[in-house]
Amino acid sequence: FLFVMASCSGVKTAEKTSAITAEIPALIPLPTEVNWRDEVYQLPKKNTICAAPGTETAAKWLEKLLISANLNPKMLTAESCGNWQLKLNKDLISSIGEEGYALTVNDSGILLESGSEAGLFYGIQTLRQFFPAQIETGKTGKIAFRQVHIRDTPAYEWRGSMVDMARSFFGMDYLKTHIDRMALYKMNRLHLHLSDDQGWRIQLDAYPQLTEIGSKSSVEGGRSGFLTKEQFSEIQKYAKERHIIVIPEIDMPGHIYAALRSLPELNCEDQSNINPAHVLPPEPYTGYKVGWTKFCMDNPKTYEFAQNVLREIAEMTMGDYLHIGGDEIEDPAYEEFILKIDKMVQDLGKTGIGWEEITKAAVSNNMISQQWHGKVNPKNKNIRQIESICSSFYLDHANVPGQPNTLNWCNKEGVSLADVYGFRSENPNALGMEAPVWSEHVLTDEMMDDRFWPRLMAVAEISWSPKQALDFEDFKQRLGRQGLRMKLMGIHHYPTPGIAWP
Ligand code: TNX
Repeated sequence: FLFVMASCSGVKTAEKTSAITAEIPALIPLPTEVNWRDEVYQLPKKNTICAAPGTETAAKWLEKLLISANLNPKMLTAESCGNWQLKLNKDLISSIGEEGYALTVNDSGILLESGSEAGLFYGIQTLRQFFPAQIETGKTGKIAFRQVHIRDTPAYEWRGSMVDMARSFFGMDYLKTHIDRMALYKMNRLHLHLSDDQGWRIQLDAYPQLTEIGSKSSVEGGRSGFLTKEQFSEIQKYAKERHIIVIPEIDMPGHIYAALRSLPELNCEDQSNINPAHVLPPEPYTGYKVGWTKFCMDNPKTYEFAQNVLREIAEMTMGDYLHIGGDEIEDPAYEEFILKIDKMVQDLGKTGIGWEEITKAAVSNNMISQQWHGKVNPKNKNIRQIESICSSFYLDHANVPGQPNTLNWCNKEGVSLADVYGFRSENPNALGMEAPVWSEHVLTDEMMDDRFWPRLMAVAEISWSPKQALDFEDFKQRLGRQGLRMKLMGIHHYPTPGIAWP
C-alpha cells in the first residue's frame, strides 16, 4: 500500500498520509524499550493471523482480539504467511526473559515474537491497547497503528493482587472479571485470603464443618459463602490460561476463629486461645478486630488439622505456592509453630509464603516473606520477599483522606495513587509487588473495584516497567487516556483527582 503511494506525486502522498493518523497509544504498563516511528500501518480489510508452530494458543487469543475489533481474521499455520505474524523462539529467553516479547509494526504488518507463551500473551495485551477503546464494546471504524518496535520484559516476576474473601465473600464472577483485568495489565499473581475469624471460604473433604458452619458468616453486612473444590479448580484454570498463578492462603495460627468455631475440639480445654471479650463462642464473629484468636498450640489436634488442611489444599493447588498467613499473633510457641508449618509445606513440595511476622522464626529458604511493614528479622536477612508495604500497597485504605468505608491506620492520609506509584524497592531480595484489599469495609463487587482501580494500574506499572522509565506525570496522563477503556469494560473505579478522566 505504501509502496503504491510512494510512486504517486509528492502532493498526493502528503494528502494520503495525512488522512491516516494514529496516536501513540497510552500503554500501561510502559514497555521496557519502545521506539515509535512517524509512519502508520493501516489495518487492511482482510487480515490473516499466521501462527508459527507452537503459537496456536496465542493465535486464539489474537483471533479473539481481532474479532472484538470487527476484523474477522483468517487463521493459517505457517512460518510466514499473513499480516499478523506470531513466532515462538526459545532462544529469545536469554535476551528478553521468560515473560518478554518483541513486537514490530511496520509496512508489512505486525510481528510478535517471544520465547514463551506468556510473552506472546503479554504482547497481545499490548496490542489490545493499540486498538481504540471502543473495541471493548464491539464498535470500531477504520483502524491504524503507529509503527513501532518494542522489546519488553518485566522488571519483577511477582506482580500481584490479593482479594480478602474471608471478611466478605467474592464469588466466581468477580474473580474471573478481576483476572481478566489483571491480565490486560500484565499482572500474574492472584492471592486469595481464604480464611479468617469472620469466615472460611474453601471446601475441604477432610472437614465438612468448615463450610457447613464456618463459611456462613462474614463481617457485618458482608456476603458469606465459599468456593467448592470444583470452583477452586475452575478459577485456577481460568487464571492459568491468562498466565496468572492463584495462591491460596489459609491464615494460621491467628485469624482462625471461623475454624475454631466449626471444630470446637481444636480449642484449648479452657478456651484461653479465644479472647471472650470479642465474641461468645460459638457465635459467629462479625466485627473488625484482629489478633484475638489463635490455635491452641499445645493441643495435638492443632497440628493434625494444619497437616490435613495443607495436604488437601496442596493437592488442589496448581501453582507452586501455599500461603500460610502467620500474621498478627503473639504466642510463646509462635516460632515453633511456624517452623513446623514450614516443614509441612516443604514436605508437600510447595513453596511457602507467610506475612512478614514469620521471619521472627528461623524459617527455611523455601519460605517467602510478604512484607507489610517492611521489617525483616536479622535471622532471615536473605529471605525472598514480596513487597506489600502498607503505606503503598494496602488498597483497602483511603484514596483521599476521609473516603467512606476505608482505613487509614498505615498513613493517616490513606494510600494515594502517588503513594502507590512512588514506591521503589531497594530490596535485592524482592521478587516483586502485591497489593491486597482487605474486605472488612468492602462489601460489594463495586466497592472492591473501586479500591483496586485505578491504583492497581500503578502497581502493574511499577512492577513491570524499568525504574528509570517511571514518571508519575506521564503515568497520570496515560491513565486518563485509559479511562474510556475502563468505562467500556465496566471497571468501576475511584475518580482519582488530578486525572483527566473522560
Ligand atoms: C492487617 S496486614 C491485617 C488484616 C487486616 C488489615 C486491615 C495483615 C497481614 N493483616 O488482617 O484486614 O490489617 O487493613
